[in-house]
Amino acid sequence: MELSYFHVADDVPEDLVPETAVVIDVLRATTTIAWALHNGAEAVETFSDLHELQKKSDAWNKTSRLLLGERGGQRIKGFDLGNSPVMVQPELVEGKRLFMSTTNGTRSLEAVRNAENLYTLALPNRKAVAEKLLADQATQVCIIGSGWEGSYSLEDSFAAGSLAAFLLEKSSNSVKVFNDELHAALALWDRWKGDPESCLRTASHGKRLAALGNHDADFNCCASLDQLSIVPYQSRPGVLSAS
Ligand code: 3SL
Repeated sequence: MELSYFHVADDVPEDLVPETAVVIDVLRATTTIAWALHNGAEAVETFSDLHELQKKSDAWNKTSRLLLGERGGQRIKGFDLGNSPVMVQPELVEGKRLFMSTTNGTRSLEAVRNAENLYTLALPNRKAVAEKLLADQATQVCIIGSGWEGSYSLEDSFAAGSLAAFLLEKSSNSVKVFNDELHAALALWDRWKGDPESCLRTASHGKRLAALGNHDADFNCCASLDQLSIVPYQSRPGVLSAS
């Protein structure tokens, strides 16, 4: 398995259509997606464009849909939920299609929509995704961060390192670290693996969230490693389902 890491989707070479793409947005989109599916959401349909989201969600049965999203970390006006993994509780999301748009995470998902296999990763489902890649016998895996408006993010790189470290530990003979970005991500994992939350709080987006108000529950949830067995996968373009 050849593993590469790209800080943001724009860094993926244009002529590369990944066999397997793993999209990360630790704070907080892919953590919210993992928890929503774990808590029984029917699926999460993601959009970078709000008009497109509105059009698609209007055509969906009102009683079985929820609109979820943020801009600048704050819930979008008129939406049912903000982008928080602790808000997607079973009593709210069970059986519902979540129409989701976030500042960065849903953009990266859209950028690699053409990948043959597309999964999302957060720290709570790191082990589950790693085991899925091993079971799939994936040969070429592109891990893609979401960053912040096109720039690097510490927490996504840390999570990319956590995935690579797990895969190397399980299967060091067959797993190859293919680019420098992933070597650097592994070094971040080594630096903070004993205290993931401190990595998240050190990151500029962590500081941005903390400045918006008390997000302790979100930090705690987003930093919890290997809690979930859910592997969100793209079942149709833009639609993430549970496996
Ligand atoms: O940028 C994103 O996609 C979000 O996850 C950002 S936030 O954590 O909801 O502010």
